[in-house]
Amino acid sequence: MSQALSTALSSPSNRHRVQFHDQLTEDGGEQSLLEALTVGLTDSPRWISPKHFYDHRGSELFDRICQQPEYYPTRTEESILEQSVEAIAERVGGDIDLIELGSGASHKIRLLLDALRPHHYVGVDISRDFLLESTRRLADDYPWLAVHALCADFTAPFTLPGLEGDARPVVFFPGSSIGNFTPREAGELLTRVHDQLPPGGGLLIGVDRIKDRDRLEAAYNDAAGVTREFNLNLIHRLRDELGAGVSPEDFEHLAFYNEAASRIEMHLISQRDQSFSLDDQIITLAAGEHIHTENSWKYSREGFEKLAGHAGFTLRDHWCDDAQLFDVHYFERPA
Ligand code: AVI
Repeated sequence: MSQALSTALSSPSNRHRVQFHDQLTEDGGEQSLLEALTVGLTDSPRWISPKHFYDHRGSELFDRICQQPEYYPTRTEESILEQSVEAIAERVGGDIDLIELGSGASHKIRLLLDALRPHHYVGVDISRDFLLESTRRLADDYPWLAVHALCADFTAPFTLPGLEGDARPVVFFPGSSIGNFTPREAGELLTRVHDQLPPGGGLLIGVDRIKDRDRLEAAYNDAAGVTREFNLNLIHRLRDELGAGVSPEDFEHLAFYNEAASRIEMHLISQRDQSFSLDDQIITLAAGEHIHTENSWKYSREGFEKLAGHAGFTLRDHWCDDAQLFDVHYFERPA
């Protein structure tokens, strides 16, 4: 594995070993947070990449978002996976390794493991501690499975760990995380995944569909305020990790559907005139000024299949819920 630090980790409760591969060094991670936030906050209009939501606290908050009644994507995708698991296993076939992009709490993979019976599981996530905790739990619960944790930013090129044997790799990319990339970046990411797979390698991917504004906006404005707290986590990170003189009370959460662009937009709005320093720069925000923090693109079934087709994939199968809120597609790199 090039440049990757590979360490075997085990705990007394974890008879099975998690192979940990770090492609995001401590220094590199922190430096890039400072650089990335400085670049976005000095730009016009101001922005922060959504990948910076996911420190340990942000990952926990995201996990709680997934449990909110308004946030239909998680439970809808889970119900599709549960109901169609046998059909998925039949279509995907045996003798595989599973690689999950953005594995987070590794909940959804549990719906597939018994049916798919992969030789190896590789969880790929940017949040190191969260990744380790969830893959350790997975290794404890599935003693027959060889578990790897790859701490990497999959928005940039990364190297998959070498796995023993010659099982066919299948990438699992659930949760419509592909929607957090611009359609152009999504196409580039799909092309990178395609190019890294051998012929016959698979991609099982969950994608949120275009739907009515009310349902979409409710999902990003849950009544319990968890999405608001998740958005404000960026201000916590600015203050706690980068020493910026900011306070979460001075920002408000905004999420709305931009129908022309088929995307949910999230912003943080400055509640007063304020300035703070970051990396020797003074950032000055006027009351009412926005920081754009996330886009979540929604796709028609055909629109997404076209995007994956341009990346070189061939559609093998598709599953969705009765209300057609969410799609799970299975593509393969043609032989
Ligand atoms: C991870 N991603 C697909 C979520 C989404 O729906 O775009 C992130 C999220 N942001 C707010 N709520 C959930």
